[in-house]
Amino acid sequence: MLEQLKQIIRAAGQIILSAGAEKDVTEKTGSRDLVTKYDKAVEAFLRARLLALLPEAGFMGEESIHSEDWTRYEWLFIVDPIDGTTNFVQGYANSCVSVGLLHKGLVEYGLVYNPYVDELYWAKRGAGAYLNGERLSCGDRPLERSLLIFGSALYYTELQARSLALFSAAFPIVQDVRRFGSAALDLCYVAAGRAGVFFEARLCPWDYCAGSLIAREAGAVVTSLEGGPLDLYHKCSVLAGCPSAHAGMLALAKQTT
Ligand code: 2AM
Ligand code: CA
Repeated sequence: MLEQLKQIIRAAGQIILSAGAEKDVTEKTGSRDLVTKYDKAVEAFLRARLLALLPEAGFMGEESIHSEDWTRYEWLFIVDPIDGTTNFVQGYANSCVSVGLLHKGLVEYGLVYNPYVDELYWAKRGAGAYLNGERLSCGDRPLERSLLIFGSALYYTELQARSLALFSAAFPIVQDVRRFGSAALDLCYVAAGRAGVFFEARLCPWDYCAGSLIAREAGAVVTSLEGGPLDLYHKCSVLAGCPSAHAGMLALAKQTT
């Protein structure tokens, strides 16, 4: 299963790399919420290939999302064909394909592929997290020695004050801040120890399903901003970090609510 999933996600990444200048961009809810013909093409490719592999599974994909009782599936693919669509549209080469596979409500497999640098992050529950062939460990360090990756969640105007309050509280403490635009890759950067902590005030399950397993299997703590478990079926806030940095941010999150 794992080898086939890796092969499929790598092939999906090639579709992203094949993109020409004409991406056929349309606005979903506004200028901050975009979709291109490549998002749709990658999702169609993944749907066909993944369901051929596991026909009984459900398929929750960003570009074909509809309301359904997703909890009824024993196996469920949760897929973002292009995470970092705004980056993709702007030619800012930091996007990925994200594939998570749930079994009875738990993430069993998580794969995130950045085709621009040929980095495939993957994890199987209980078996560790890897970047290509190398085992990942997020390590541990306090906020003072951590890069903070900030996810701005700017699609939700009602959350802007909340995001900025937490950002402002952390800003004088952390080593520095980064904003990359792909939550799935942000979680993988925490897994790889490139950043100590990441938060975003609201994301969709396809943004964090695969990355949350990869981060956890690398030793990171992954919760909502309230410190509870992530909701894999609905939108949720995400706080992921090496243990000390996660604890530090969680304390700041409590102080700033
Ligand atoms: P996307 O590129 O697949 O849309 C950046 O802040 C992160 O937020 C990206 O992972 C981006 O995923 C995600 N994102 C974009 N629009 C969103 C929305 N309406 N709701 C939740 N997350 C969103
Ligand atoms: Ca997307």
